[in-house]
Formats: sequence, structure tokens, C-alpha cells
Amino acid sequence: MVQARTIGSQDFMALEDRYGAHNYHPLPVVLSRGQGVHVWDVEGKQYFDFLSAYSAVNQGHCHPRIIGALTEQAQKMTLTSRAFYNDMLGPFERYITEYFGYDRVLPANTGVEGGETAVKLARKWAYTVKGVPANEAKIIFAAGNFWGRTLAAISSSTDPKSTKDFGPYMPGYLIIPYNDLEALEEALQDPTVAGFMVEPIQGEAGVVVPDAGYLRSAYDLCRQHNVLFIADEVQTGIGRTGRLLACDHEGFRPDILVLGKALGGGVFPVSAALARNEIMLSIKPGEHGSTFGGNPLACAVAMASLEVIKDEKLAENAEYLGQIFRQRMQENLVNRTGLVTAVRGKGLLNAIVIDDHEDGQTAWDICMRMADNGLLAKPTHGNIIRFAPPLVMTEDQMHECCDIIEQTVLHYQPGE
Ligand code: IF1
Repeated sequence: MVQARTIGSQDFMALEDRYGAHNYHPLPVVLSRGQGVHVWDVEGKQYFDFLSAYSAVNQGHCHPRIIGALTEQAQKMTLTSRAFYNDMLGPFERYITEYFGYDRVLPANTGVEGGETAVKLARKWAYTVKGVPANEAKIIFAAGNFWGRTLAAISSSTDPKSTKDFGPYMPGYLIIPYNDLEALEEALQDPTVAGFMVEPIQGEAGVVVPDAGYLRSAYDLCRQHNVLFIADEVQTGIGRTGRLLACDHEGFRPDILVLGKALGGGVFPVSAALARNEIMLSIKPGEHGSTFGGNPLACAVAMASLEVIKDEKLAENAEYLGQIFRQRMQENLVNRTGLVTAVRGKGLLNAIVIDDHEDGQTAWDICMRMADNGLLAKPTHGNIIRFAPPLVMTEDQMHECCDIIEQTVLHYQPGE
């Protein structure tokens, strides 16, 4: 008799290979359940999740309060469009603007839409408030930036993997080196500059942390030149780096704040741009928006997501556990093996740099071995392994995970 074979990981991977676009190269792990810091594959193997869907799952997988908000609202009203008012958007707008200390919010769905909103706000403000001549507004970006996959976003990218064969590109962009105040000062001499959009820590570039004081000095330079400082906190925000916002480490409030990812608690796509009245009210009715932007389901999920961050003190936990992580990686890997040349990061956004002479193969193999040992992480830019677990991790779990990482790296033999 033919055994009724249950469909396994290989079958799911084959389905994606046959029917899906090949726009990713995932680790060969097929996940089917998540709870807190853990995920399980279709064969039932448990893993610690050290990617958190690129920092979208800060509150942990399927957080009961966020799932509760989702399911309760989903029974009531999910989408009205902005053609009408609804009873969730106003309360959400008040909640999030008071939560982060801004006058107004423009809600959207994905992080890149938040970035696009910020760029459009800066341009509109430049023409209508600053007095930049029509169609001459410039936005400054830092080399190594990543803020999404739209044509406006990749037009600022310095990574050929993001830009090759997708031209022509958006005009009006100036690219300067990251963490370079002189270059910023030079670029700010151009009176047509509207804004400087920058990640407080460059995530995709490999968790690149700028010098202490860079962000605050950059903000001050922008203020001196009547240019808007735009913080892309899609990945660094919502507690990830050990403060509510990464900019909070340097004690200033960006002119435009872009949020995404964990704003939706890993449950629903929610993004937003926040700004003061003078900037936000430069966009008039009918000049910007989206079908799902600010939908009641997103509002319910986002409010629950933000409540969890504060009520469970997840930024503080990230700060505390991040110190433990970086100290252990430094003492037990960087100081002990040439295979790991550095550990860097803030809060629970960290990375180790692999001395990889195989064009990223070593880092990939180490991630494959960590998966075998029950911990999921993935390399970025070849030889850098990003470690970003959900912020709900306990101290004991962090030590258990550091054991896995250290043992995997210290026992790594090429080609084994
Ligand atoms: C992919 C990277 C991370 C972001 C920052 C805006 C966005 C992102 C700082 C856009 C999105 C995601 C995109 C996702 C993988 C992931 C990623 F590797 F691509 F670069 F996190 F580092 N600003 N980052 O990191 O947000 O539109 O995606 O919601 O494209 O594979 P989005």
C-alpha cells in the first residue's frame, strides 16, 4: 500500500521553486509556526529566531495582545478607504503622535511607502515653505543606504544588486559617505537641498554603527541650513537598538520620522511618517495616500504593538541583553578566533563580521550549521551575520543562544 506521505520541507521548497519568482535565496528551512522567540519548521524542529523578519517581529511571534487586537478588529471592520472616516484612525493618530511626540502622522503600509512619503513631504515643504525653485529640490542620502525596493528607493542605492538593470533612476538625489560630517556640510551648501534621509544604523549594509555624536551633529547641521533631517527608523525604531528610537541615544527628534516593520508587530504591514504641522500640512487633500493606508485593522494592530513595547519594557530589555550578547561575542569569538574579526551593534541589532575568504560561503555555512543547532540567522553582504532576535528574549535564552553561536563558530571546519 502506498504510504500517504505528509508533505515535508522539500515539497514546500519545490513548490516555491516551481511557481514563485526567484527573487530570494532563503536558507533551506520551511517554517510553519512561531511563538515568542521561537519558530518551528514543518518537521517540528524548534529554532530561536535571530532575524525577527528583519526586525519586524520585535514583540515576538504571534504576541497574544497583538493577535487579539487583530482578531477583534477583523470581526468588526477591516477597511473603509480614506474616502470616509472611521472610528479607528483618529484614535490611532492621536495615540502614535503623542507616543513619539509629533504633531501629525501620515499612515501607510510598507516601510518603503513611509520613506516615499518622507521624500515627498520634504520636496513639498521645500517648494511651498523653504522656497526652492520648482523641480529643483535635492534629497541627500548616505552611501550604503537601504530603504526599500521601489524605483525611488533604489535610485539612492549604491549597491549594484539593488540598482543594476532597473534604470533610469530618480533625479534630485545627492549621495555622500555615511558617518562623514564634512561631506554632509559640503552637500548642505546647495540651497536647493530639502532633506537628508539616513538610517541611524545602516541595517542592510551590515549593521554599520556611526561614530557617537554623528547623528546629533548631522541633525544640527541640517537645522543650520534649513534642511529637514529624516530618520529612517524602519529597522532601528520601536525599541530595537535599546531605546524607543535609535535617535533617542543622541537626544534629538528628527524633523520627519519614518517607521515600519515592528509598528505592525510582525502581524500586519503598518508604516508611518511623523512630522510637525509646518511639514505635514504642506501636503493637501488628494495629493498623497494609499488604499490601505491607515486602515482600521492596521490601526488596531499598531496601537497594540506600541503598547506591548512600553508595557513590557522591550527597549530596556534590548539594551540589557545587547550588552550581554556583544560582550560574549567579543570575549569568546573575536578575542579567541581569527574567523570572527568584529562584533558591532546597539541593543538587539547586532552583527559579527566573518573573515571570509570564500566570498560569503563561510558565513552561509556557519548560518547553516547554526540552523542545524537550532538558531536561525542569515548573512548580509556576504560575510556579515546579523543577529536580531525578538526583544522579548529572556536572559537565560540569550545565554543559551550565545552558547549555540559560540559553539557553532568555534567548531566550524570548512567543507565539513
Ligand atoms: C527585502 C534588507 C533589511 C529597511 C529600512 C526601509 C525598508 C527596509 C532601514 C523598507 C526594509 C527589509 C526589506 C527586505 C529585507 C529587509 C532588509 F535586507 F532588505 F535590507 F532589513 F535590512 N528602511 N528592509 O531595512 O521596508 O518596504 O520592506 O517594508 O527587501 O528583502 P519595506
